[in-house]
This record gives sequence, C-alpha cells and structure tokens, in this order.
Amino acid sequence: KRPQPGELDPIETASRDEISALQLQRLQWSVRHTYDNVAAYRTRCEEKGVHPDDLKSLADLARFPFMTKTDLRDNYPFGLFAVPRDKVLRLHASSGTTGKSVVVGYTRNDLDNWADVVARSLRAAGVRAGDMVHNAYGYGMFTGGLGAHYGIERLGCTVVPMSGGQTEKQVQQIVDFRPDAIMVTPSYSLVIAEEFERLNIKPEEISLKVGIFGAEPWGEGMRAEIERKLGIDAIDIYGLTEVMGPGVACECIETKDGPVIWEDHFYPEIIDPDTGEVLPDGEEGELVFTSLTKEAFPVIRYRTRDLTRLLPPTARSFRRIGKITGRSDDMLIVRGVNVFPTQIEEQILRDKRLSGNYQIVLTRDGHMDNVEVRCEVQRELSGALSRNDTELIARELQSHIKTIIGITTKVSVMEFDTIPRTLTGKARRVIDQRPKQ
Ligand code: ADP
Ligand code: K
Repeated sequence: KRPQPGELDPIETASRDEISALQLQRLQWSVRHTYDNVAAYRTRCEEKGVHPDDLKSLADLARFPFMTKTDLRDNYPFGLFAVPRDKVLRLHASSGTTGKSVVVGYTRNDLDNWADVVARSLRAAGVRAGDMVHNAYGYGMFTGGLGAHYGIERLGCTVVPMSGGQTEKQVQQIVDFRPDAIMVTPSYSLVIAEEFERLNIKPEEISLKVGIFGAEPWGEGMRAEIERKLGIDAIDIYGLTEVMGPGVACECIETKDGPVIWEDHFYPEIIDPDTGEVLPDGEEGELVFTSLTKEAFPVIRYRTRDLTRLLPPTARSFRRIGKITGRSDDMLIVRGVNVFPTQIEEQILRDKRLSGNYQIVLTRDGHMDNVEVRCEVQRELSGALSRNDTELIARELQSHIKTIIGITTKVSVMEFDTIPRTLTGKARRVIDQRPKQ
C-alpha cells in the first residue's frame, strides 16, 4: 500500500476532510493503544477522569492529559514503552544535557514509517531517487544519523554515511564523490563551508544542490548565509527524539515557507504554555505532538517546549510550522527581558561582514546580568580590518540589539575562527556563567 519511493503519497495532496478522518481514526487507535499498554499513562487518564471512549472528535483530545519531558525521564528507561521489549528493534536516546536522558524505542513498523517520512521529507526538499546524499548527522544514540540514513535509502538514493566530525575528510569526500545533497546541522554546515573556502573552492564548483538542515534553531539570515557559501538551496527539517527523530516535518523546496508537518503520522496542537489551553492556528505558543501510528513509544499530547505557530497548508495539504523561535527552556531572561539566541543571531547576520558563528556569554555582577555577544568577521576579512573598523561593527550591532531586542550587550568582534567550532551535532551558542539560583 506504500507509494513507490519518490512518488507523492496521495495523502500529501488529499482534502482536509480526508486528512481529518484519517487522523481521527488513527488518534483513537493511538490513545487506546497507549492507555491499554502503558500503566503510567492509564493512571494519568484516570486521575483526569478521561477514557479513550471519550475521544469522539479531534477536538476531544484537549480533554486528555499532557506528557512532559519530566514524565519521560521519570519512566527511564523503558517505563513508557507500549510493546514487549522483544518487539523493539532499535533504541535511541535524546542527548539530555542534564540528568537522565530519554530512551525511545521502535518496532519494525515504526522504523518503516520513520524511513517513509524521512524519504518523503527528502522528496519535498527536491531530492530524487538516484541522487547521492552525504549524511553528516552524527550516527549513534542520536536520532539524526540513522534516522536520515534509512530515509535516504528508502527514497532510493545512494547514502554516504559520513557522520559528524573530521571536517577535512568530509570535504574531501564531497569533492571526490560529488553528492547532490547533504544532511547536517546548520551550524556544522558552516564549518564545512569554511573548509571549502580555505581550499579556495567556489560555491558554484561544489556539487551539492540542496541541503536539509535541522536539529537546532536557525533563522532566515542563517539560511541566506548557508545558501550563499555552499551554492545550494537550504531546506528546514524538524523533528525530535521523543516524537520520532528527524522527519516529523520538512519544508518543500518550491515554497521554503516552514516545515510541513506529516500530519498523517503526527497530530499537532499549539497551546498556551502557561495555561495549557489549545490556541487557534496562527497563534504563537508551545508545540504539542500526538503520535498517530507509533507502536513502541507512543506519545499523547507531548509538550515539545518548542515555540512556534501552525500555518495553513501551501505546497501540500498539511499544515506547516513557522520557524521555531526557540525552545521555552532555551529562552534567556536577561534583566527581565525574554531573549532567544536566534533573535541575536538575526541581528548578527544582518551585517555581511560577520560570519554565522557566535556565542552569547552570560555573567552576573551582583544583581546585574551581563551579556557578551562574541562574533567573528568573515574569513576574507580576517586580519584586514583595523581596530576602528571592528569597533564600529561592534557599536552598530550593539545598537541594533538594543533597539530591536531591548537589551544592552557588550559586543566583541573577533578574528575569523576564534570561536570554537562544534564538530558534531549542535552548536553551543549560550554559555551561562551566572550562579544558579
Ligand atoms: P535533544 O532533545 O537532546 O536536544 P533532539 O535531537 O531530540 O535532542 O532535539 C530535538 C529538538 O531540536 C527539538 O525539540 C527542537 O528544539 C530542536 N530542533 C530540531 N529540528 C529543528 C529545526 N528544524 N528548527 C529548530 N529547532 C529544531
Ligand atoms: K553548489
């Protein structure tokens, strides 16, 4: 019943009524499956006085309890699995910078569906069967590497399972193998681009035509920077370990207007993060997902902590998510002002003389938070600017951040390549040296 790899799945262009009907049917199955097989979830529902039989329309979902990262951690490692362990073919875990990580599992069907949505994502990004895809997402417990890998194969492409790190080798292989597409985090793609610059290889000489970037927030300024430096179309892919991994949503190359949610597998809601109330499409709030087909690790109303909006369908019949402005727990509160690193990134990238590598360092002086924004000049300007020039760049950026975001910062404009590069996975943008309260 699967469409041939590379064909559009009919559901991608179905009517909204058909999509809602399928969603309701799958939602009823998913909630019942979770209720019947996950004791901790059943208890939650009983406490809230709801039962799977109460789910008669999609709107009824709002009566069901949320799942949070804490629930997932509390049931470490396998407490929320809904199938016997011997039906689980693979485990993954979220990186979890603090405390225990979250472990997730996949049945054979789950792995099949995951490969399908990643293949669908690649197709949306303009990749076709027969293309070669360089996969620089890290392989291992992180979902990025293997998640991308099987989707690339599913679409009928040649996968180069490079993983992260070893930048010189990455670039050598891209030069030698001439892949059509790359999958990598946006921050690491800039490291790769810098290696091409160092080798004096021009964007138009690079074989890559498209890149599919995700796993961390990045803005339109970063998109322009990556497209210019690699000579490609840069496409946004979204996903998270708890819900599946990469491929929950992906942009279409013809519109590049925010990731399309594969709504036949993942049911989205936007809620007010303070009250938990469901918000209408278009309003900004916390993204919540319910898995519709997952067997091993179903999630019902999982609070992602990602802040964004649901946007109407364009290139496909599914709704889209706006750019993720940040994770509610990535938000910095600086002297009472809420700031997301991506807002600062946007201001940095307005200045073409600055590269997309930056760090935000927070310190506290008595009761005052101090923010230092460290950024770098582009490679071609390295060593070519006088102190006056860099001070001027710093003053301009400081003033943009002040007027647009509303915080006073110290801006340090440094030479190219002074901020440490992350060789794998996600960039470390924020260094918070403030004492814990
Ligand atoms: P961890 O939770 O340990 O960071 P994940 O790989 O599961 O590991 O991270 C998923 C998170 O990464 C998402 O919840 C979101 O915050 C972020 N993310 C993933 N893709 C994107 C994207 N395209 N744009 C913005 N943020 C993203
Ligand atoms: K190119």
